Amino acid sequence: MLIEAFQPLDAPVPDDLTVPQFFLDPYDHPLKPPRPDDVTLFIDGPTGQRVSWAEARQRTAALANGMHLQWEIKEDEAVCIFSPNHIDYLTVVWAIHRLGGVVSSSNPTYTTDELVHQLKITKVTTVFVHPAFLKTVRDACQKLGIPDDRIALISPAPPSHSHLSVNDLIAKGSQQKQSFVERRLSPGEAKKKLAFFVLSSGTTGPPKAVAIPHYSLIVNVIQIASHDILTPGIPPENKKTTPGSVMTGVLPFFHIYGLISNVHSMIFHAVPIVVHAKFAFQEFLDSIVRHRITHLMVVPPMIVLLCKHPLVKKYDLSHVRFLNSGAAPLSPELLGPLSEVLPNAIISQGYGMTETATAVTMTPITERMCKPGSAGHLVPGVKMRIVKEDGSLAKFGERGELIVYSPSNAIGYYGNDKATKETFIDGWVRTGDEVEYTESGDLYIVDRLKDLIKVRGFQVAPAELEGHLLDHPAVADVCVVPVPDEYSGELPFAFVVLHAEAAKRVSDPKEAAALKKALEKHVSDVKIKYKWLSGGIEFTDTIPKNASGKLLRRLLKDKAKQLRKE
Ligand code: 4UW
Repeated sequence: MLIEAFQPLDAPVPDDLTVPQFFLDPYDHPLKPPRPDDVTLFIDGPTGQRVSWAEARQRTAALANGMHLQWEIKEDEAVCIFSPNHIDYLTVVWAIHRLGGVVSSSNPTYTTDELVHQLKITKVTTVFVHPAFLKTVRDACQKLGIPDDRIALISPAPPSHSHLSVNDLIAKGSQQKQSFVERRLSPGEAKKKLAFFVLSSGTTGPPKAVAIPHYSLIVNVIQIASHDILTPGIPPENKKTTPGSVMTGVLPFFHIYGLISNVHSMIFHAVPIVVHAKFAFQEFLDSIVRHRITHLMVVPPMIVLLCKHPLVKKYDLSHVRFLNSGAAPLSPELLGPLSEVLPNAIISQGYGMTETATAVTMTPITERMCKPGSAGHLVPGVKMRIVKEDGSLAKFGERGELIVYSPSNAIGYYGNDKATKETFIDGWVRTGDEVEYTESGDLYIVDRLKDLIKVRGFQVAPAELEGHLLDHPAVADVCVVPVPDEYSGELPFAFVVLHAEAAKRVSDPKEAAALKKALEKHVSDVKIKYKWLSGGIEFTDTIPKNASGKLLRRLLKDKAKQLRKE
């Protein structure tokens, strides 16, 4: 099947603006509502502190100036943000962009080794960190020779602290006149000029840095806006956002879903975002009520809690008008209970990838509830091919791998031509997702063909865990696969072949249990929590491989599922 754009993208898309020039500077766009300067952009969930449009613009300009005075950030220099969500997160992002730099956004609970990998592959020179995660950053920077004075804090620190904070840099920048000239891009340049590095393992191998230009984010926000507005017959009361809408901001801003669909898309519609550093269920429910949040962007585990947690009965969530789920499959059984918890909400699903930066499909806004299992329709401007195992194109209702062309597609994996060539082919992206497409225009994500595990929507690359497990002296061979889990969606499960001596020892159940513990610790010592082997470990004699030596993961995936049931 070859679909040449389900809907064309008719709205204008500037290709000579950076992200802050498009979102912060005066720029008229037919899909953008008018926005007074005092309109609120961010609300800090716990304290209620507000940041207006005008303040965000002013803080961004002062921070960029302070950063330039302090460090002289150069064109295309990469700056890492190692922080949970924060009301100044976007101030830092946009200041880096004003200086021509690239944002390398990172999960702040990464371990030192994981951060070292990210800083190295994205060639970071400077890091903004939340004080709670300073130790990891200092250790990683020390390993890489990044000087201590290139570390700044995203939130204010006690006066005795040796690192500058965003507030210090803003104070410095606002005391002096602008020390740098913000570059204007030439027509078409926004398609090449890098804005973000976001990590993804793609279809195989360890995490790589997806190179996302400014245009990708801007065009995807316009695609999402067009999708909602272009949907035929949309009644005004069903418009996704209206004045008075308030959006939750619990999805991590360092992940592509949080960064584009949750944050920038809502900023485009002038919808305030209630920022929470982390997802804690009761705080989330309190926040929805306290801030009269009307719009929720979530991942499936949050929906499991909304449907099953006893606390929910104590809350009136009838003012919620919209919920979108993405980043992992949403179980159809949850739709009924969810519509009881949120009786007045449109329930929508979106599908996307870091490499497509980001949304590829979304539920049409006219549907009050997404069709069970359907990730929705292609957003305007997206073309797709569905390719069957034998290389031929699938027909309606037939399964195959989804290959996507979106104007938002990223450029490739930074500094990794080999991996880029395998996934980015003439502007098309191989998704590694198995899908079915119906005549009504619905895309169903039916399975994952690629070597990727998704734990609570976060990526876990089997190759990364396999490489690390092979470093353990008892391990001769290994294969890591996903096993289903009701809350997390999937968990990593390892099949391990032991060296002869260790294999002899594990015939004793006590020894076997001790070695499993040791392997779990081997992973948990250096990997972030969602990568831990929480699905289980099974000792086995061989890892099944085909004639050319390729791991037969499908076989082991089924076996792991069976073992977990027993
Ligand atoms: N159903 C089944 C889904 C789904 C899914 C993603 O970490 P990444 O690279 O990226 C994401 C992005 C999610 C996203 C982006 C934009 C958007 O609007 C939205 O919903 C509104 C969600 O997760 O992982 C990409 C991989 O995650 C799986 C799929 O395997 C994909 O290749 N995935 N969304 N709705 N699976």
